[in-house]
Amino acid sequence: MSHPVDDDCIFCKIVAGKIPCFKLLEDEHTIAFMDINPVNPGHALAVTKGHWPTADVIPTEALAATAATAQRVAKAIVRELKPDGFNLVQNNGPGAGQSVPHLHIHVLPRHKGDGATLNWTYKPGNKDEIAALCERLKKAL
Ligand code: DGP
Repeated sequence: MSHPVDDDCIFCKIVAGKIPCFKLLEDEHTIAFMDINPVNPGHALAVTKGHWPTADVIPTEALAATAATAQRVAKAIVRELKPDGFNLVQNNGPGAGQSVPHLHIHVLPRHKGDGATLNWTYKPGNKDEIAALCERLKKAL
């Protein structure tokens, strides 16, 4: 699998070693490093080496490799930092809060009462609307 590059992308520059990072690991298809703006201590990123912006366009193999790297980092966070939990968060597109358009999975250690929020709140859905969307999406699979 080849890795497309966008010379203007900050994560491509990190992959290429052109700008520094606090690197956790690197393998054939992925790299993991610490987030420079951590929500909580230990906040890390699992990043595909190729420049694919979002989960709908990345090759399945590259997404799987990135998920595996996120799991490896999560295991280290759990073992070493012993958080109350962790989130794997992966934003796609500016409407979803993605600021760096190069696919990455946040590995975010969580502590009870830490006040960190993802960007939605719970409210009960309309069952008919949910069922209708389920049918539409099943046809689109
Ligand atoms: P997102 O908003 O999901 O696209 O997350 C991008 C994350 O990347 C954000 O938490 C901050 C982090 N980030 C941005 N620029 C850099 C950088 O140059 N180095 C590192 N280590 N992290 C960065």
